[in-house]
Amino acid sequence: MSRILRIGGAQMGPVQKAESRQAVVARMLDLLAQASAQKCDLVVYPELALTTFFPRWYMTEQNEVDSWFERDMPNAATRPLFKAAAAARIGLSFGYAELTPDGRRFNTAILADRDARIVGKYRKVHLPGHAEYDSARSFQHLEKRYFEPGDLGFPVWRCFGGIVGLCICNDRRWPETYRVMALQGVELIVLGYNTPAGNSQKAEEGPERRRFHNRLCLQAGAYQNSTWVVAVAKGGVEDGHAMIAGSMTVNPDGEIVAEAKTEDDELIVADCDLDATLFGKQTVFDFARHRRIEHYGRITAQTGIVRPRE
Ligand code: ING
Repeated sequence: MSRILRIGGAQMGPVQKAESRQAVVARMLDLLAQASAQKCDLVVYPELALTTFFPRWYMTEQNEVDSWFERDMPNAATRPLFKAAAAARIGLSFGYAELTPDGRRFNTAILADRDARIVGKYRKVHLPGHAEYDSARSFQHLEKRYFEPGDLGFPVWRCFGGIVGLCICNDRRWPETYRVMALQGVELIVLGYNTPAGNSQKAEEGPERRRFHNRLCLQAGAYQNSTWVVAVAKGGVEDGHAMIAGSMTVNPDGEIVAEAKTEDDELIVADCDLDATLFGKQTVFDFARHRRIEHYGRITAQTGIVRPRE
């Protein structure tokens, strides 16, 4: 029986600071309706899909910070989305800022099945940026201020007839992210991202270079781990801050099979045959046959660089 999943990448355009959760969910519902009309099995939304990318703002009042977080999921604002997804028999994945009952804060993503039951949760491990205001930067990127590093590792789940994993944004730049999931047999990785169109520390690095790095990371991660990767942007200009779009689906051979054309709400659709991951896993990336873990110790023994003595 073929294991083809039709996956909708629900790219979202900018979410302005002033935009309500309800207005954003209405946009998400419209994308879900498009996905249903195209008979998608799963719809993937961006990182922090419900709000603007608030880590760009330096905040000192905790209640202002916490206004960007969700205490429950689903909740009043998102329940219509879960309800519509269950009615359409479509799985969901989206990112949001999670405030736990015991007061911990994570950059989180969930995976829900066709009954809109949450079957997977991931908390972003690789938090980019900084924790204090940095006047040397042309803009702030304060994820280390507002979130804790994820404490769930890189889990995968058996669902939709395959093995599915999650990651979030900056995680896609780190090969460890893909490899830890691939060592669990992952066949499909879905993720969202909010990527500033420029580098706050390197003025000459503009959107084209950022889009190049985005493609490079996703194509390499997919190929080197023989997995599908669906990466979905929140793009466009949020309160004057530009973010790249470029949502895409990459096949286990590292080829881009679907890519967004706009910087707005846009659904990209691709049929992802999970069996297409098997050839790579059984040949060039047959981990059991080819990996030599006796030489990989530094990867978990060291955090930073240890250079040879002068
Ligand atoms: N955004 C960016 C990302 O990893 C970044 C931050 C951009 C880090 C470019 C390094 C280089 O796409 C988030 N939200 O992680």
